[in-house]
Amino acid sequence: MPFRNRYTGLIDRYRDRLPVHDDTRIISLGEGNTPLIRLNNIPRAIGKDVDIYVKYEGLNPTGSFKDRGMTMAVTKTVEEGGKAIICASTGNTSASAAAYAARAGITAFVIIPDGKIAMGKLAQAMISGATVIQIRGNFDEGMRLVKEVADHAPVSIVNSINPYRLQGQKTAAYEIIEELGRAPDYHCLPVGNAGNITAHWIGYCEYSSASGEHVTEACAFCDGKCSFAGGSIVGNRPTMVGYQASGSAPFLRGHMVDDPDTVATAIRIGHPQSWERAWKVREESGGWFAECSDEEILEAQKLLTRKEGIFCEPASATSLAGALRDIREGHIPEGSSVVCTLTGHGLKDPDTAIAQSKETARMVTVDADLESVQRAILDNLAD
Ligand code: AN7
Repeated sequence: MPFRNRYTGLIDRYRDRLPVHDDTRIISLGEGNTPLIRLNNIPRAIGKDVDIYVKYEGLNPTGSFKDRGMTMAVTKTVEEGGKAIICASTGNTSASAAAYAARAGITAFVIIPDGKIAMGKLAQAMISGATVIQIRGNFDEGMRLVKEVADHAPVSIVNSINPYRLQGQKTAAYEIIEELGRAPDYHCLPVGNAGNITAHWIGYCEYSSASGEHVTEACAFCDGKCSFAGGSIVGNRPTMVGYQASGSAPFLRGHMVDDPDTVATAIRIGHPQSWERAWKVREESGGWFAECSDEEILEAQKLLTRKEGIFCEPASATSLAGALRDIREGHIPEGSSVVCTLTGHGLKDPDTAIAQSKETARMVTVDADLESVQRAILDNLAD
């Protein structure tokens, strides 16, 4: 049986905790099972005794955590006989929707803000055969249009207001617990629509309860789509910390933001769809929201790549930027274990990576001869 241990995606792995049936046709690209990497050099550099892990969700099939939710949303659409899906997106949801629709053999429509999505994400949506509708407007306007048009056309919404999305995404928390043997003390995430922070909390709560009841009010919004049956027990749940980009920080302002802006285009969102749920998560977990400037975000992205060799997109670096500041300032105490979710891969946004490395990249152009290349090496050897 040479293929017995083949990994076949998160629905197969967590079947008993997800709303699928034995005969459900599963639409999967092998998502989930992403690495949880312990940082070595950064904690040493900041001189703090903390265990920081990054959950590298950029290694999902389309390069972001969205695949966890999309495998569920598309699987259920197909099961219910749907032939077309639609989403509004800052980029990653559209890339994921396009790929899973192709895999399922159904049609995808994606609404994106014209000129405001990163190059890699646009490439993914275009090559997959999805219909890409660019609007002269931002994500929030796109989201409003998606909700309106779904009442007038035979399309299923696969944004995170689709309850199956959060069911798929909760599995990231399961994986972390199974790897660490317990929940971390703190879990830090970038927050846009706040779907992912909610999904993680649902996952952690389920894992800490044997009751089979909904154990978080955040889950009460799942419309009964949660089929969790109770089970494994761990004694702890993390404090959930959500970080937003300063220019797109409705949870910090305490109200919706109409003109969001940030270099981290993935989280350029002013009207979060999981507003109520995320406040519940904060309350139930004893957590908080904080904001990071674009400079802090880019600095963290660069630090992570230079010190640890892990390349994530700017939005994802928001979790690390915020966590490092909260560790330095003592909000996250020494001795803690901290997980930061790196939601998307760095290759999603090559333009920002190149632009922010221009001044500091060690890049020289030399003549194609031995002497020139040798000099480039000797000049650049570390001391
Ligand atoms: C890399 O693709 O909303 O707080 O339309 O792509 O669950 O919204 C993307 C969101 C964080 C925020 N990091 O997650 C979309 C979209 C990355 C992201 C978020 C997104 P939520």
